[in-house]
Amino acid sequence: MTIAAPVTGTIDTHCPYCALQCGMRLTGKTVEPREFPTNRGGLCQKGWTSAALLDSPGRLTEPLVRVDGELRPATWDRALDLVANRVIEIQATHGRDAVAVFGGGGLTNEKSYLLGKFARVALGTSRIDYNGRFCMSSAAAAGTRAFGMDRGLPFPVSDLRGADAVLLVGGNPAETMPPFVQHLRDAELIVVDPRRSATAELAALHLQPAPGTDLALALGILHAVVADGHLRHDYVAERTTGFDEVWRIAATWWPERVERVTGVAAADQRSVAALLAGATNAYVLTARGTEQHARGADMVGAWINLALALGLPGRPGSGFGCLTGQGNGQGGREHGQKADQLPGYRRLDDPAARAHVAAVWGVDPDSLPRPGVSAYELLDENPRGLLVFGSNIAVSAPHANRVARALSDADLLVVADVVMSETAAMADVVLPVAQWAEEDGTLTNLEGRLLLRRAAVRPPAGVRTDLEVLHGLAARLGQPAERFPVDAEEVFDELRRASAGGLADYSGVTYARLRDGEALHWPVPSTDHPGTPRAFLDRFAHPDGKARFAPVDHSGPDEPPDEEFPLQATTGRVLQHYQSGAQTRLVPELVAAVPEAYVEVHPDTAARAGLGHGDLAHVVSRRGTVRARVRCVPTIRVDLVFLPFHFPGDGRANLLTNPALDPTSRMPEFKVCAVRLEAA
Ligand SMILES: Nc1nc2c(c(=O)[nH]1)N[C@H]1C(S)=C(S)[C@@H](COP(=O)(O)OP(=O)(O)OC[C@H]3O[C@@H](n4cnc5c(=O)[nH]c(N)nc54)[C@H](O)[C@@H]3O)O[C@H]1N2
Ligand SMILES: Nc1nc2c(c(=O)[nH]1)N[C@H]1C(S)=C(S)[C@@H](COP(=O)(O)OP(=O)(O)OC[C@H]3O[C@@H](n4cnc5c(=O)[nH]c(N)nc54)[C@H](O)[C@@H]3O)O[C@H]1N2
Ligand code: SF4
Ligand SMILES: [Mo]
Repeated sequence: MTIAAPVTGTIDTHCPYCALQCGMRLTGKTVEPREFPTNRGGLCQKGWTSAALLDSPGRLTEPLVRVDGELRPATWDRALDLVANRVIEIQATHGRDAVAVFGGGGLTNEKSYLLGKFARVALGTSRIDYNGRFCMSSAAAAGTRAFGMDRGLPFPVSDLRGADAVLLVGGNPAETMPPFVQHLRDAELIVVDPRRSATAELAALHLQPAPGTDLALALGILHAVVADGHLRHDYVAERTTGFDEVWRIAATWWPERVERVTGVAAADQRSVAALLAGATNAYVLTARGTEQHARGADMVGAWINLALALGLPGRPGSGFGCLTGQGNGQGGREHGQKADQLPGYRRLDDPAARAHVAAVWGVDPDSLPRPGVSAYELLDENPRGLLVFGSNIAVSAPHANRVARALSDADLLVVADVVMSETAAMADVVLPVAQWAEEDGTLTNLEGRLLLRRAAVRPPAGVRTDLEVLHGLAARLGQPAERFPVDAEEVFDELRRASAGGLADYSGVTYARLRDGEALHWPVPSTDHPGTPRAFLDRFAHPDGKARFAPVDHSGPDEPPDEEFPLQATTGRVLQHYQSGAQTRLVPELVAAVPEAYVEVHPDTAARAGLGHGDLAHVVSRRGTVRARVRCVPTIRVDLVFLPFHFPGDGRANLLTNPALDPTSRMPEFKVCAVRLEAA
């Protein structure tokens, strides 16, 4: 094992995990929090312990190639030659699209940009998508439909401090972004969550709907807004279109009817309407709880409708936003690792966009593939070859048994990772890469603000950066070397040109401006432009400048409970673990706090299954069985169980989940499926 050696004494950087991108200071391996507007000197336990992974014994430090069924050390040349030769063979026999690429929202802007270019130009495949499909896709689809542009928070996080009321739907930031909670301290907080989460504990009002019924709840509150005389007529007339069609639907959802569907008291719906309408400054925020559904884009659309009726979006001091999750969840969804996208949030099916980007890349626009398919569909197609950068799909993709079969059926599975994730353990070739503190790169945080993370320590010998890996593979696939630069700033300068004139225009952002600490929120269309911390103040991004109400109606979960599977399961996060857990399950302090898979159950529901607190249970759905330790929680609904998705093997919550996909966003229904509970 090689210990990472410091390059400089102390460096100001940002946390490797979530989209809050808390400011921290790294001295060798010591992390300290630092004053930055999103965290104001705070860090969560994951941030405090993040440097542990720099020299963890679990770190990958040499390429591995599968020989006789076993992963064995190999030189970089051997590993990259092997990948390139197998890719060429597969594509010659089965066509270009037989090789697929799967990216991640934790990758820097430079990496996600170059990965998209690599797929379209070096592989010529349409098959590229990424884990952001499982994360922000419903929010993005709804934001684009309503506002013409998808910037998760179109305002700085610190603006929330001036709010009198905040409605937070399906988010648990007390565990998923702990330092964020301080920005909500002065507001009346209303939380919508079927569980009494740590965040719901902080709320003035907690609404606890049945999972998957948020759309009906949003319609009920909208109904109360209108019926009780709170509709902002002027705003609706001047700044929006489509209200009448929405009201035709909402008119039929009076609060008492909504109470029967959701379980939320009609009086509480009216209180929320009055609270939000009475506030001088108010925000509506959503997160994965309301978005990860087979009708997730419509669910978010329904909450946007409510915000528009109250006149919040684009009003100074008020607004609507979705909380982005991954470190570069925002930038990672803008520059082309998505199946239908080119850099700058351009559309791959737009001839002008193809021409612009092809010119930057020096290729013929007609050579660019057409749009491909979404993340789960890409896996469900059984790709012959699959290259994974920055995701642990064996644990985090829905219907895990199906995905594991696709991974083991592939002729070539290549995983570039920092650690031996469960997906890497299944691979034919594993490529060990550098991580956050070992390389330069930019990220775009949950506020659309660009950040520069600089190399603070040297990577272990034997490790390469993702940019070097793409460069090495592209050269072996016959690409000119200069088309895939290895220097992050050089890649970024190319990204700036590729994004110029697009919705997510980064052309005015430079490493020099970021090094100087300028706060640059996109769009930044020129180097003398100050950036756009607050979007939509004058107009929304549709050609007519108006926001669009979305005529959406309630339909309920794809898989309702029945006699065989009488309970509903929902899934999510716990403070100490990050995502598939590939990284945090290697940090002793975090494992000690939460060592194994568990399921939250109401004590009465547990008792009915013959289970008590601490017992091992089987949670069974149509697709699989999870083994998990029972945690009796008296505040959860009796018809619901909750499992975090951070654990491997038979503790994978995704053995249960339903891959029903949203018609627009292609988001799977992670947040509700039918299950039963049994003693293990
Ligand atoms: N500790 C930790 N922090 C993280 C991450 C992590 O893995 N661990 N991941 C990061 C990433 S990528 C993301 S996307 C964010 C996610 O951040 P959040 O969205 O805050 O996290 P989740 O736990 O997925 O879901 C939030 C809540 O949704 C509730 N919920 C379930 N079903 C429904 C429903 O039908 N309606 C409503 N209204 N709520 C429902 C759950 O009970 C849960 O409390 O967190 C980021 N931060
Ligand atoms: N049941 C259920 N499933 C879910 C969710 C849920 O709420 N419920 N949430 C979904 C959401 S919101 C998300 S975002 C996904 C996340 O799920 P995953 O995509 O699996 O996310 P991670 O566990 O962060 O995986 C990232 C992997 O990339 C590696 N890595 C880190 N940095 C780098 C890098 O710079 N380069 C490379 N090559 N690798 C790197 C890490 O070590 C890790 O193995 O899970 C989704 N799955
Ligand atoms: S809240 Fe997110 S960015 Fe901040 S320390 Fe925790 S994981 Fe890191
Ligand atoms: Mo996410």
